[in-house]
Amino acid sequence: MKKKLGLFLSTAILALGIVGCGGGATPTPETPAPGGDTTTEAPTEVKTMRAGIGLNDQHPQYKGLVKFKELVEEQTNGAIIVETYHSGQLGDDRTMTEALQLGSQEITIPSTAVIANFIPEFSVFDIPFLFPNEEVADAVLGGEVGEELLSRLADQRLVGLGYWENGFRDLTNSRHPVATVDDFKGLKIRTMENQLHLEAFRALGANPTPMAFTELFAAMQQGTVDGQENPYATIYLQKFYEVQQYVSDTHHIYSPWVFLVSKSFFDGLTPEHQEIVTNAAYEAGAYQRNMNRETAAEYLANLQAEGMTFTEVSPEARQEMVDTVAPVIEKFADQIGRDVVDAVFQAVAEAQQ
Ligand code: TK8
Repeated sequence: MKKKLGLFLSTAILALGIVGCGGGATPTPETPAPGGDTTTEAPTEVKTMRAGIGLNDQHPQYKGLVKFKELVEEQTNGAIIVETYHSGQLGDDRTMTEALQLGSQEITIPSTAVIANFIPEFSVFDIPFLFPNEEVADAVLGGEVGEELLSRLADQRLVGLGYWENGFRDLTNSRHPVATVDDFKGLKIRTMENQLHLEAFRALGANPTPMAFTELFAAMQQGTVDGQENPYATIYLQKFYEVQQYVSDTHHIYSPWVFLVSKSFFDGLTPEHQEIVTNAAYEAGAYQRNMNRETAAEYLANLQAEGMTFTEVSPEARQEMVDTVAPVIEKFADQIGRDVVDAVFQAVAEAQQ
């Protein structure tokens, strides 16, 4: 626990080194013996981990995955090969998580919002306006509560190796600027497949539709939905500015991802390889989180440069949003589990002291 926490909080240390690193271009599955110690025997058995994500190869999530690949292949001297697949090539967050349960895929990094369909307690991290900033999110996700929830994944034949950062979600749409609760009225908004998100947007007056990320761009292009919500990095790198006109800094949910491994695959590894895979997931997670934070501001500027109209939400208007969704949070607290909700609220409060 202490070691993982150390790794989780090593964001600051890593920050110093990040400027020089960059992920590679679209990788193809490689066969080792990879760099590092060439004198070492080639492994007698090579295991392959198929790692799929929904975002494209320009996104910090993919750069983090490439970092994970490099660490694992290096430290296992090629005994474990990581094949990386981006842009939903292997499916969406839900179908890839199911593939891990079946053992037909080894790694994916889905949103907690989708994992909540497998373990409802994970919806606690999708409570709107829960985290006031990244630092508090780090403390809670990297703390007792965050790790305890990860341990519950075993019941679903999954292993959770830490949280990666999607980030604060902001609303975009193609109809009009959104500055207040009133502006949500009637907007057809795509949400992730999560009941709490759906009901929160319904409470704001929007007309929400749950949809897999892999279907989102086409749905916006065809006008099936008017808008969606994601962090600036995703809005820019997935080129949503081609099909969306307006962006508002609603910052309504801090969205974590979970680094998931198929339990049947993980249990089949030697303790030494389990340790290497675990440490690599936490180290690459810190690397990804830093990259996310170092580049966030740049993405909003890029969106405006691409012609999107930016609307700043005033503190009063955001408070109106908080008050509007509060009854929904109250309703879901029982579904999520009062003990979990209370523990997380307490951890959030402590992290701000
Ligand atoms: C990508 C998703 C995405 C999420 C969403 O697979 O679905 O909007 O924010 O990042 O996990």
